[in-house]
Amino acid sequence: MSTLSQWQLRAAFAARLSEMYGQEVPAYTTLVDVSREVNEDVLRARGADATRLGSISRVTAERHGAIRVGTPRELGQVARIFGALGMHPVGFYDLREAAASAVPVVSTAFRPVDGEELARNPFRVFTSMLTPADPRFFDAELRSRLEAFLADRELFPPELLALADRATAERELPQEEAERFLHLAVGAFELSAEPVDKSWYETLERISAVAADIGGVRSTHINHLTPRVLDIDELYRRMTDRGIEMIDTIQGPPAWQGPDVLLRQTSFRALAEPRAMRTPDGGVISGALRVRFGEVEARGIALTREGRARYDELLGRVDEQASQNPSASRGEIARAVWERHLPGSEQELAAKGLAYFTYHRHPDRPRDGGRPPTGVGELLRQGWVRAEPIVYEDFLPRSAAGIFQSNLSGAGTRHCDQQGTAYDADWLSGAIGRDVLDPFALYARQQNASLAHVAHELGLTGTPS
Ligand code: OOG
Ligand code: NI
Repeated sequence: MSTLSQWQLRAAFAARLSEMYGQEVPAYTTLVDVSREVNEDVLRARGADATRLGSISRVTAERHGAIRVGTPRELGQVARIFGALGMHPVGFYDLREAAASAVPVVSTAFRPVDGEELARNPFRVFTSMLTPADPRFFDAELRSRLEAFLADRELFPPELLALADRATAERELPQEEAERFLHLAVGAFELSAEPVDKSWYETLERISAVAADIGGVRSTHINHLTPRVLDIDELYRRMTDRGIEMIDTIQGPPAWQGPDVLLRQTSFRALAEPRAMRTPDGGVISGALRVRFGEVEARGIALTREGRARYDELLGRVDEQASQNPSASRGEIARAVWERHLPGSEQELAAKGLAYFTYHRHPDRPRDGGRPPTGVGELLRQGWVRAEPIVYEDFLPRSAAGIFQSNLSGAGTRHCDQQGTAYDADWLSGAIGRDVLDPFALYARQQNASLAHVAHELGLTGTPS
């Protein structure tokens, strides 16, 4: 009897989710179509160079989803479902700090972690959890109502969780169980037809639209599904030409001549969706909620801790200069800052230890008796090795906060005089019962494995650094 392995389950889940979301939010289908056109055009114009950060089949199929849950228990269940798909929690994002509007959540991303699995299907899901215990957003009374409401709902049927645990234990599922698992898993993220309690939803909405979207309803849903493009500036222009109103910026690094690093994202607000509402007198009326949006992204090279610190510092410089020159274009300012302070080539990023690469022995470099140098920079410069960029697989808290925020209608409320409740990656690991992995450690592991291999091939005694 045939079975589906974890990566096959992951690919099938991503494809079905995409199909479901396309039916729910038609603008998503437009976005996918335009992304595909852009990718084909870039490939035609730039040839092999366009696929330096991923094969065209990977990039075309690539998506990230975003979901939001209410409690550590629900997040633990999400971890079981995604664990079945070979996806692990990576990174900790505190959006309460990163956003100016009220975004009372902390987040992680579930994704495959090793190179082979990523190459098979890199599907990832940005997953946020509400923080009802944070007094900046919720007073004691609202907190207890909210916690009681969340404790009482069931997002994922027990059968789905049991199948997930089986897939994790056996690393596969037989065809029939796989079908059932996929059906239940996709169903858990569909928009529910159950009427929304109007006054409860509005109570939360006054605090934060995100809190209402999470804690105002008895189910969860996919918030957005994001395709990847090879030229996000071009995508932005084409969507705008089609009359779709995009947010006013592309978040993350600016467009510039140098290598693409990290992640650039932009989005548009989806239309209001009809939702049944229950009024205080018990009647059901048809209302509308506008919480979902369309997002698109371009991925670049993963930066090391040093590279990331440089990135954060440059963002600070851009902010400063932009506030001093309110009439200047932020994009222009950022481009100038980048050109001044960031190396303009992959080779320099590698030699300065600012970005992650895998290293490979240069096939045409004969072993001509000369002794290879021991440093990565010299090995590259003298042509002993070549460097292949490692793609950034994660997210950026500030961009994430910006995306959340630019798609909200109201800023909500926050009491800044209160001390926020502290959460971190360790807390999250404990709450969901599995390690939240450090993204830097994952990239470094991949880079180091390639360096150890190269050292062996070149007969070096130590690993180059
Ligand atoms: C998540 C927003 C963050 C991204 O791509 O940075 C995000 C959400 O809206 O739930 O998806
Ligand atoms: Ni997103």
